[in-house]
Amino acid sequence: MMNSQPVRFTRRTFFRGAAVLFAGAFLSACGTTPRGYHGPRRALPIPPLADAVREGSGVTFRLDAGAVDAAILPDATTPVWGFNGAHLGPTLRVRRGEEVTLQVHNGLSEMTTIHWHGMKLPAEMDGGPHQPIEPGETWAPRFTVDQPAATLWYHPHPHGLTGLHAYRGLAGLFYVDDALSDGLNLPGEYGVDDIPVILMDHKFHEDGTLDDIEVPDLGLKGDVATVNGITNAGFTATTRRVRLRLLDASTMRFFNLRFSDGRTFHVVASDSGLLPEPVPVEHLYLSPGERTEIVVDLAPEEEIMLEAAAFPENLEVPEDEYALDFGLQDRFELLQLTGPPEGTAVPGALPAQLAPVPELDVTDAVEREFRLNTFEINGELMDMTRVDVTIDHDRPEVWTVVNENSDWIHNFHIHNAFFHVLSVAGTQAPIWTQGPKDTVALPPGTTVRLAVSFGQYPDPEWAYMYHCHMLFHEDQGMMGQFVMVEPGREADLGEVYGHTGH
Ligand SMILES: [Cu+2]
Repeated sequence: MMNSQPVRFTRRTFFRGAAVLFAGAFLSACGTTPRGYHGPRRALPIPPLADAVREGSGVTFRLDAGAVDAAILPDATTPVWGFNGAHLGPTLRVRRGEEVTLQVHNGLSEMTTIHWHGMKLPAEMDGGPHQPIEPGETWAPRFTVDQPAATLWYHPHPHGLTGLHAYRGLAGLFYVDDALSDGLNLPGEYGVDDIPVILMDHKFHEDGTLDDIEVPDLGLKGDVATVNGITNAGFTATTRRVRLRLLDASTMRFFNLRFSDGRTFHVVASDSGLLPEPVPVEHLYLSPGERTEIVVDLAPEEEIMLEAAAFPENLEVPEDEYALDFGLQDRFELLQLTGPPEGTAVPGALPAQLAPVPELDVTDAVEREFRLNTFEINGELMDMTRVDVTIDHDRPEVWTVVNENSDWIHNFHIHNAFFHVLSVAGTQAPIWTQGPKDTVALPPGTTVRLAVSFGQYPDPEWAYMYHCHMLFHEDQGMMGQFVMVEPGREADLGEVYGHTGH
């Protein structure tokens, strides 16, 4: 993205972010109330665990997408979308080896799709742009879970509309458990000491309705942050140690997460599963689509704030009058944590070892390059009829992804895969690269080399996606398609494309 391109809404607003953190001082000075941060703190909503019907090794869930009213703000009702009568979706929880059936009913008035982000599965079941669910229809994908324990999620993926549909609230968590994760001494009681934390941002009209007008180049980047669908959330712990499963479900926003007292916490898992060992950090960057599991210890009755801080060096995005405001200087109070009562048992040491690193042999691996530039990948916009990459073998590949823009951030997500970040060049920013991942952040000028392991479900007729997970970028065309085939076969989307009507 060069500065000669027309960009609007570029002026960075110091007061907006600062007002959140220093509300008292700025409210009188500015006369503006940061929306949703006044009034009493509300208890963090915990998404319900989805009802599961289990029979043998099979498990079935039902998701009903529909329009609902939500109390995102303390003083208004916001019409949004969600599942099973609630804003956002229930948490799906499955075990490795289970045969999952999802009955996804579209009770909305328009077509959407639901994608299982991070799951290795046949492309036909992936819920990408090629699996539309028309209003009134039910789509029932089936697949067997064959990957390690991880915090995955689900969200819409209709081509050109993903940002809008996700923004309206069609998103939920999708946990995978396995024998190894069962046996680890980590907090693991859902909603008690193992807490889902879905981070989003929104824009509101004065009456509390969502502002869903996409702004040039920034889409639906919001100015109000929410956790599990509300502003100003608090969680009172009953234990001294809590595990937070953090998901950046925003359409465009990067978060620099830290605690208000700068304390050290431990990262125990990345997008696609557990780390080899807990990693102590004092802050953590998340970009849209990324997940991280962290463990934090609380003193009795103390109060600390999980907050989004400004990015040092603006994440290497220039801060001049031409630059887009990606919100990298915004600050938000996200989630207040209150320690348990005095006398609550002190937790022991964290496990020294978590999960072994999956070995990926990339000797003589096929190498591919993906150059991200504005809304294009390798000079092209997404075309649902075009196969960009055909993979005709069952080995890992090395993908090099380059952010060619000097003043735009991007990230990169690959369906049906996990990857190890082999190297990072072109940035000093401490983007999170450890552990198995499916989405990686790319500050301006950054090059990452990824060792990518794909799920093995060769099928010439159905495509998987790779894309920037900043959803406005994706919706503008920053996406490509890959097809996995048996050796010697060729991809052939033709008929499928006709069948779907898209
Ligand atoms: Cu992008």
